[in-house]
Amino acid sequence: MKKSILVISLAVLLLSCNKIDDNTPRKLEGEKAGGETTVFVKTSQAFGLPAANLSGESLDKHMEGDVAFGAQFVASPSPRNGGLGPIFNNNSCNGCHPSDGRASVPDNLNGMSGLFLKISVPGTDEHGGPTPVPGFGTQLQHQAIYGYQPEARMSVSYLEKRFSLADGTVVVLRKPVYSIVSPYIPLPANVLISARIGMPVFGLGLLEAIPENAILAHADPDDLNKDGISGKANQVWDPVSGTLKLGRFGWKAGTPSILVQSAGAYNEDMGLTNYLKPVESSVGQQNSDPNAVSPEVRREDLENVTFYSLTLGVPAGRDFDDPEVIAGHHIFEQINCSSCHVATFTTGTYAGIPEISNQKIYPYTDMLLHDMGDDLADNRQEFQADGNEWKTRPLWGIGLTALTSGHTSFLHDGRARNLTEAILWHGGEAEKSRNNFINLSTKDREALLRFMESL
Ligand code: HEC
Ligand code: HEC
Ligand SMILES: [Ca+2]
Ligand SMILES: [Ca+2]
Ligand SMILES: [Ca+2]
Repeated sequence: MKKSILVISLAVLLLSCNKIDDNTPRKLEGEKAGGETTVFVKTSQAFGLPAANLSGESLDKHMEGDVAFGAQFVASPSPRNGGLGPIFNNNSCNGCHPSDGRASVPDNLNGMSGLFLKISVPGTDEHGGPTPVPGFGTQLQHQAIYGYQPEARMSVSYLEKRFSLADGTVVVLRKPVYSIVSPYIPLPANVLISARIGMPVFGLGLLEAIPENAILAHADPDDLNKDGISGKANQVWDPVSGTLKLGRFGWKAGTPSILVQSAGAYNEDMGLTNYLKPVESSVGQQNSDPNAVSPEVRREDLENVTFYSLTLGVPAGRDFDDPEVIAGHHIFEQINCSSCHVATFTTGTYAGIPEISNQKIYPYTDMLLHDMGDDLADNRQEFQADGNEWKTRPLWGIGLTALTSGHTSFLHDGRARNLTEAILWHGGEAEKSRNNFINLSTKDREALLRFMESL
């Protein structure tokens, strides 16, 4: 008799537990943010490890790419890693993506750092991209090897913007305004400037492997469903196929692939010619090197460095069973952060790299462009991305930024000094979400931040 009562009450208990489970999961989904590539490491190296499922030849190739990513180039002639410049921004990939993470805003703006200015004049080039500034191109190189002159120097001033959160907390934001000083020849008056900072480079093969139609399914350029969010795909020039392709990488999704991004980085950021970008960025300028041989980077090194970014593992989510993290995730959805920071995709087949193919991933981005308002605008067009638009950033790994990078600067120019500032800069299509964030109770706001720290 007693026994059966116990059994019944146990059964009732189990049933009621199940019921609670239905509404509030005990553990958030998506701990393995990068599918089988996920690495379970919470150290300063968390962004820099090979995908967990990489082995054999793939791992060897990744390791060679790792060496190329860290290689510091010098001026020619040199027995190794020559060809830097004559004008450049930094001398290694790692210099701008330290520990495979994001660069910090430099104290010395004109030293080597992970920040540079993209430039152009109004209009578009023959492929619909930015129009080069005569004598300067589409990127400002503020460094030069011995005997050459940099294109110019940079300067910055700040505007302040004040927010009062509902609980009385006051946050003072700083908006950097960059300008170009000491140009080697006069600059046209109508030059457009967009400051960019190096961002993390892990998980990118997975993002490249998301099928195009899965991304386009989230696009709503004319906001037909009238929710105030109008994700738009960028269509950018792909020098490999010689066609326009879906833009996926860079802060405005201005490049179609990691290969094209890496070839451009060697060429513009470091002054290194390669098979995809065989002409020095300085050619045609008075400061170019007439004796340079092309290519300066071997095809193999470009391919390996590309493979490296494609196959870095994604760090796992942490504390996904913590009630505060679970509550924070709920708020993230409630105030519509999730309408742009889309939690999950499943990758398609990536030719030659089965490790990143067919993975369920949790990047928290829709890979689309959004109008983020006047305060974030650079007012410089990049293919279909207009002056107000930026690509939704993936949020995976963002909670490890302090640990991996020693700072917490976010957004395209690193202006936000922490997650709260990054959210407060959201305007345009994200203004409603931002205002909802401002109006959260202290407890709910802390839970939301705690959720992001867990990613
Ligand atoms: C001078 C600094 C600098 C150097 C050197 C540099 N990068 Fe970058 N990298 C950046 C910046 C800034 C961006 C964003 C560019 C944009 O928005 O168009 C970027 C973007 C990227 C991206 C796209 C990431 C994403 O999520 O969209 C990849 C991949 C990348 N870089 C790889 C490399 C590789 C490989 C090298 C070396 C061959 C390299 N970078 C060298 C600064 C640099
Ligand atoms: C309308 C689309 C949209 C909505 C809604 C949105 N975001 Fe964003 N988010 C973006 C874009 C685009 C960026 C990149 C902006 C930039 O770099 O200037 C971004 C950047 C961020 C960053 C900085 C990431 C980095 O790598 O620097 C964080 C953190 C962030 N969002 C969190 C949130 C949170 C939390 C919410 C909800 C309160 C939210 N976002 C709502 C589009 C959106
Ligand atoms: Ca060179
Ligand atoms: Ca230039
Ligand atoms: Ca919409």
